[in-house]
Amino acid sequence: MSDVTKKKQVDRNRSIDPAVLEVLSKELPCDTAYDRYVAQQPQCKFGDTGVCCRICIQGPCRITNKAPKGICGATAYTIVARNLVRTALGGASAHSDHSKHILLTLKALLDGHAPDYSIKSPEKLRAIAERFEIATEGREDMEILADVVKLGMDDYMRMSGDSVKWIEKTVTPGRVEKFKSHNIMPTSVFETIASATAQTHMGMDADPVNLIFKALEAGLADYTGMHIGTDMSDVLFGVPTPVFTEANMGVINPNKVNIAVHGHNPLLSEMIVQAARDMEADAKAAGAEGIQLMGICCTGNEVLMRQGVPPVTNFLSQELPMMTGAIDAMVVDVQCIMPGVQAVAECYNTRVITTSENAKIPGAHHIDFSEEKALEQAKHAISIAIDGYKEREGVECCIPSDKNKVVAGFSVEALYDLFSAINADAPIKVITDALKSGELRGVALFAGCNNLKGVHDENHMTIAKELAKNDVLLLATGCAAGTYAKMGLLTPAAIDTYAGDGLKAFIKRLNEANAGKLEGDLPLIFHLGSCVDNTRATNLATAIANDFGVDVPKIPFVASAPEAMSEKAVAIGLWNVAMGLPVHVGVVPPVTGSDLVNGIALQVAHDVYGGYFMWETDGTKAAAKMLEALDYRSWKLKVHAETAEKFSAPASAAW
Ligand code: NFS
Ligand code: SF4
Repeated sequence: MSDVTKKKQVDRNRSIDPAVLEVLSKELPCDTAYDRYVAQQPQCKFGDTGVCCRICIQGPCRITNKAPKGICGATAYTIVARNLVRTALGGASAHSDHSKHILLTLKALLDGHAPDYSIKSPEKLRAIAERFEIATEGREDMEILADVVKLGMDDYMRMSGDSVKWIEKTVTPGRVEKFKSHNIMPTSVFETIASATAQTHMGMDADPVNLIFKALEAGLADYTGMHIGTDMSDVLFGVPTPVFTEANMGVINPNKVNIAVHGHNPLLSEMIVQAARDMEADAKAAGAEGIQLMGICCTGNEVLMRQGVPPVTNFLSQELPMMTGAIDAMVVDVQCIMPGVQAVAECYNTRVITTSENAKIPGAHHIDFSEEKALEQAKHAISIAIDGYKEREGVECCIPSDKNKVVAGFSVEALYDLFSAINADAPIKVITDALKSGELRGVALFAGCNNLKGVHDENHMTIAKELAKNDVLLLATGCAAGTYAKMGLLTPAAIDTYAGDGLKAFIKRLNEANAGKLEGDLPLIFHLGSCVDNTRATNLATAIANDFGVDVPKIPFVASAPEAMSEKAVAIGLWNVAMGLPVHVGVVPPVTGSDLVNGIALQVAHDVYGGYFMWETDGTKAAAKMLEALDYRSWKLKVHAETAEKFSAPASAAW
């Protein structure tokens, strides 16, 4: 074995998922992200610390001690801050584009051009309408929908004079005031994206504070897109309720037509689920036992939450299920789809089918998805998979047997339904009472991706186990939730293994109050859905703050992206800081090239917004920092509550 091969094999062990390790342990005919990470080392330190500017084509300008300014005179703080704004805009654009597509589909539904879609949750539609004071009494669903869609579109397109309603009506009054008084409240999604892109053009804003405020505004534009995405997906496809299934590569069934859906937008993946049910007989006619659907990344989370489709893997290992030899088709829509999937597909006879006009891969099949012909196109995708299955006959598959049980499907509505069994009048008090009594030490949201700068899934697992042991109520979305699904943390059994006594008692009480209602017991970690569903976590944080009578910066609630990777994760981190939460990030982002910008992220943000970032790559240390942040807030909340009671005054709004 050559030295290079040996080195590759050692470095490939960058995962703690046994199924991933099993696939990587084999001699593989093509490379994976794990190999390409090695090939990219060492990575450029200018890019890594954010001091490379390519904003005009006189550049790239790179900041060093010898050359502390770019050709135009921009210093490190301007360059780092400008790059941060542009990264946040990438995220905001991605989420907004996703939700714009959903809004346009609803518009098509209203106009009679989306025959395969319908309003699955009129209750959610009415709840949204009421949030915005849109009349519902005596009106048809379609009339209400027209008003809600119009409002959503206004939040995308307004040019001046007002601000985003989806923010105004979903956060605390304190946050609305803060965003307005500090000039970070978006006028609309597109306005923020345009003005922030202009603000970071060559020769525009050089003030790092002004730029970072703009990055927070971009974060809030991202929040808007995400919230509209979650709300509208619930209307179109139903509000998630608890589902019971399995996860990891052991769900692949060699005797079935195996189809992975990958990407983000449920518009297509929901149709694939429906088409797969309709085409079970076609698969059998081809000699298969049926169709096995499975999900990757957030479109996988969407169909897990609403349809119980098992997640096969998460972001980093997206190429690996194909390497079992048993995946007949991978249907992808938008975002987080590594171009590398096509080369792997070609080695293993998988058909990659792209479906979005703005996310094509050379060599892949392409179906030009339109809402007008959605189900027909989904069926076409499945017939391509069935053809793949026929060709696969007789080919040996090598499938890791690892899989774990999964309980998912926890929308805020589903959680309130569970809480109502304990406190029907004020469901949120089930959490706030547990926080007051000290049974729960806080609430933590795990979000975000995987990143090979660390070991795949390791930080997600380490931090979650540590916080569970310390009685923190755990919520998860995106590929963080993907890790927990694969690794068995979305199970009742994980409670016995990992939860501290307080958390155990809390979940036990919920189980007892809801006995017989669900197919099984509740899990250790509550899966809230895809990344756009991080807004569900914010809805909970807002409800907790409102119940305590304080603003979000005072509640013991933290967020963490233990393995952040994408621009979307940066945008989400920014709006969580603006919301007033301590936000841990397990990968140091490219801001350390400016002490000033780094200092704003870590400290000044706290003084202004109450939220702040913590960079910590070590999982155990990160958990300790998150616990410290929770404890500090609990202690202060208690002091403020006691003082307020003593003087019969409202709780202080300051932090
Ligand atoms: Ni979120 Fe979901 Fe995963 Fe990261 Fe990508 S799939 S939208 S960006 S990698 S969590
Ligand atoms: Fe260099 Fe300024 Fe152009 Fe950036 S904008 S590449 S720092 S000259």
